[in-house]
Amino acid sequence: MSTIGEAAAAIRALRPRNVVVFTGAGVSAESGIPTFRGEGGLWRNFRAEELATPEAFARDPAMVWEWYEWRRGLVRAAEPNAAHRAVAALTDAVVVTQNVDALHARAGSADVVELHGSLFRVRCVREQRVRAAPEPFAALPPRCECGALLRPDVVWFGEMLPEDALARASAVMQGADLVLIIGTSGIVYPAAGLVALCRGTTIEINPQTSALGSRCTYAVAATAAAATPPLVEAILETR
Ligand code: BV8
Repeated sequence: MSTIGEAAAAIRALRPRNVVVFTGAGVSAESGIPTFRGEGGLWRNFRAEELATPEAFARDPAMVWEWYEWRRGLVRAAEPNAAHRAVAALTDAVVVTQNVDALHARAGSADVVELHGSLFRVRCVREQRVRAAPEPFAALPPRCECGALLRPDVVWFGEMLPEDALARASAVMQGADLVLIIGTSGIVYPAAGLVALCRGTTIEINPQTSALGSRCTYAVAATAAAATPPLVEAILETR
């Protein structure tokens, strides 16, 4: 385990030029958004893996949509936290996120690769047309004008990630001289496997141990909102 000071000193010595920020649900925890596998991650005693699947949606689209509309409401009422805002201050960094809450964009990050889609887009299951859906739906499950169901534009377990997002994420990871890994358990693939592509320095921020920490150059046992601002400050000082 490393301290924030040790990781910041390493950043100053490295003078990174190509920074990637890789995030998971933990970066939004201090915005009040439950993580997938932590406290409060359950909904009506269901686990996310049981609801975020094509099978659950086929079986009970109304219930799956109740879960998504609950999450959309939580995120709408939430604010980006100090970690999201610090990441946004890295105006030339690429953010590769597993999250679907769009909080990085709301904080001002301009280059965000959404590996798993977004809660605020929907897709017609028949036409595959994607559209923005920022507001609550009047009725669930929502339907397209063509009559078919609309589904959340997210990647469910067992579904492929968007090819363009995966390709871009792989390319930037390979070219990074510093990857900040913030708030992920590192157990969801293929996203978690992207970190191994980085040949530079990797710094994890997570109050708990994760499946990635032991492979990182530095593992900082701290929360995202506590550790991200000082590490971003160290990066900006080298500019
Ligand atoms: C696929 C969108 C295959 C939906 C999500 C090996 C290779 C390939 C696939 C697999 C494989 N092994 C297993 C699989 C299958 C599966 C998988 O990985 N399962 C896991 C559970 C083992 N993967 C898939 O199904 C993927 N698709 O592989 O397709 C395929 C091949 C051919 C043909 C067809 C298909 C698709 C996976 C995407 C699933 N969708 N989200 C939605 O959100 O509704 S994943 C979901 O988990 C979220 O996106 C979330 O972000 C993501 C990852 O979890 P984390 O972000 O890490 O969140 P978690 O709660 O686990 O951890 C939070 C961390 O934060 C903790 O460590 C905690 O300590 C920390 N923390 C807490 N508080 C703070 C904090 N950190 C900092 N500060 C704090 N304050």
